[in-house]
Amino acid sequence: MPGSYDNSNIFARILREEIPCSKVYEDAHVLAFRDIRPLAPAHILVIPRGAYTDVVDFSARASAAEIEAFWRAVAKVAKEEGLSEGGFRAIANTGLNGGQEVPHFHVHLLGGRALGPMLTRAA
Ligand code: DGP
Repeated sequence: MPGSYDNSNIFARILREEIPCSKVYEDAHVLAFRDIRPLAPAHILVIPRGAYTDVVDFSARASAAEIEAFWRAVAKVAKEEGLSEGGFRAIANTGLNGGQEVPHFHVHLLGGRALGPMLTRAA
């Protein structure tokens, strides 16, 4: 996936404001918005504005300023959404086995209830 960024993916379109989102946070490098199919009382997606397909691509090609801004935003949003105190989950689905649907790097922030085990014990 790295190196083959698809400019027509849904998050690229949200960044270009071609389709709306429920915005939670934004700065020069980062946008955070509510997931359209929430799996928990709080379900927020944090994305870089830059064109990176996944966490591997982001870590390889993003500038130090983008990487710093991204992870600071993850923590800021978690805190401001009231997730830090009770705990939450940050997930970056990556590639086929990771079940990544949208090929623009994103971290899911999930919280607002006890989330249970990370995975069920499937084969
Ligand atoms: P992933 O499987 O990690 O690629 O998750 C993609 C998430 O993106 C999924 O939880 C649903 C969410 N999503 C897909 N389309 C839209 C959209 O148009 N708007 C918003 N806010 N979220 C979307």
